[in-house]
Amino acid sequence: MKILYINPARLQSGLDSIITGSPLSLISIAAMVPEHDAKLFDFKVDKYREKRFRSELNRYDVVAITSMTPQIYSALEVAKMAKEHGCTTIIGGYHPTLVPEFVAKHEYVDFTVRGEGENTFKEIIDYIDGNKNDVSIKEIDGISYLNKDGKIIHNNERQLECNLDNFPMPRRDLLKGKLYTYLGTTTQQIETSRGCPHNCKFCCIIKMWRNSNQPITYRTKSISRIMREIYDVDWKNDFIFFCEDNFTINVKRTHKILDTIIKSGVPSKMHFSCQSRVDTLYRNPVLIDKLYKAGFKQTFLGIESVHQQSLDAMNKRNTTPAMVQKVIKSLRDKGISIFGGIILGFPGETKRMVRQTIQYAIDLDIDVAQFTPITAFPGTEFYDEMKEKGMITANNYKFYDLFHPMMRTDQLSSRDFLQLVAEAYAAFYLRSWIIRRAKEYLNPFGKFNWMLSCMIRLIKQGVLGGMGMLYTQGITTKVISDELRNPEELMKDIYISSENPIVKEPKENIKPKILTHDKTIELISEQT
Ligand code: B12
Ligand code: SF4
Repeated sequence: MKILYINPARLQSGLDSIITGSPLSLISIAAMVPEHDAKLFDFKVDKYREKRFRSELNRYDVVAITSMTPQIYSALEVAKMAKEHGCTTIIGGYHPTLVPEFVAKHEYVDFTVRGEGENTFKEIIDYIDGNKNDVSIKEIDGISYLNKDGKIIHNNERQLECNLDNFPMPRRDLLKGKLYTYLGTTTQQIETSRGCPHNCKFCCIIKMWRNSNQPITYRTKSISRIMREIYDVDWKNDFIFFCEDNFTINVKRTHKILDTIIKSGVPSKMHFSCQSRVDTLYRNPVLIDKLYKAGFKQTFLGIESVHQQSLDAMNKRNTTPAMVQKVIKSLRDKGISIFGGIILGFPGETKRMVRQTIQYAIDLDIDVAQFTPITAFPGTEFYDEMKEKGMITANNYKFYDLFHPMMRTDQLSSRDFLQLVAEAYAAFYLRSWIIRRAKEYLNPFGKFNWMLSCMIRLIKQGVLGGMGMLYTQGITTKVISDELRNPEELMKDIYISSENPIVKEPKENIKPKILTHDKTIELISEQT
């Protein structure tokens, strides 16, 4: 059979307008059925012309589409088109997992895949391709579909694969000729683990990777498998991005991976980046040295808020803003750039509190900041809680892009959110940011001189692309409020003093707690 794998349209807002990541989902499921012809069409990087695309669809038997929440309309549009050309359609990924009814109700979607895709996809393809194993559709776990009477059927949940090494290597050959860039650097992604034992209020990871009979579903690949994947990437790229949400969950394992990378000599030829957590790096400062030695030049950190009450309510109790300040300084001192995720307007935060977080992000002097109006993804408990309180304001999933507000709070209306997001981007990027960054990045003897080799793309995509996106959204310095223009007054209750802009510790002096599940994590990951 001929299978066309599709990553649907990119967004015009948020990260997606300046970052393009390769669809690891599609190349992972494609690896499960190597006997079938495969082609990957990525709306983010391939040129789309409807007429040509339609004639292409005529040549395929099956169309497999991935979709996050804000992409879902584009995914459905592609599925509809594919059905018009006689293809069998399969949609998987975050949105189909979180809200399967929304996808499965369309008669042009044949199979909606929930959760981990590899084994389910193989079984669907075998079923379509002559059904040699003679199974009934009811026996394929992890799918939802319409039956003959137009009723949505949800089959049993798909159990997660215990050993991720059992999955074949992702089909990187399908990415040939496609350019993926992360803030100006060419990047390929590798996943070394799945799942997360934490439970941040706003996150949907635990809904994605889970067996409902098991609370923790964190699984890892072995070090030898990770090294095979590193050698499998096209080394013409500037970076390998360890793309799971939290690369450093298990500290012992992270040390082992980093030691192996250092010994391999790879860091002299390739840079690395990852996503991590402040509390882990704070408690394990040696990891920062080792990340540096292993060639890590970028880290994504969830900074979230300067307000401990919000961090506590988000289930990030063991992180304090003072810890964030310390970790960021240590990383940047080594020349590791920081991409910070900041959440604006968690329930309980007033406009002034949000502005204090914006100013804190500016003072942290991080390289890149993504300001997200608090977002509750459908299918999460947080969404249900907000829905019950009547806080959800956007039904259209295209607004769930971490840029547009999709809810309000008791303190902030949608209009307030729009204003605060605009202010955050304007205050962060449109004042001294360019000068500060240029001074660091253009210094051939400075610690960020590794950026020089990708400077042209960085300027074109990161700076001009990013600025262009802000201007098209009407974001200029005019939107910055008087409150944010007077940082000394704004931050007087936050910092120890204006000469000493260290965040005051809360009165009860929160001590970072070792979470009970940290011990479990060490145990689970002994397999490495
Ligand atoms: C790397 C990454 C990116 C990269 C690249 C993504 C891409 N390829 O398009 C970049 C940085 C570009 C990115 C952008 C965005 N991202 Co992102 N991203 C991730 C991250 C960290 C890893 C994704 C990944 O590659 N995982 C590994 C693969 C193997 O897993 P997978 O994608 O889930 O696929 C498996 C299953 O889902 C399933 N499956 C998936 N698709 C299909 C299709 C079929 C046919 C089948 C059968 C199965 C199947 O099978 C796969 C194998 O088991 C995830 C978090 C995470 N840990 O997953 C967030 C995450 C997916 N991103 C998220 C978001 C919100 C965004 C943005 C909207 C952010 C923004 N404001 O710009 C954009 C939107 C992108 C878009 N196209 O619309 C959310 C999605 C939430 C949601 N409900 O949709 C996540 C979960 C982060 C989070 N914690 O909130 N992202
Ligand atoms: S640590 Fe990251 S992946 Fe884990 S629950 Fe929190 S936000 Fe989600």
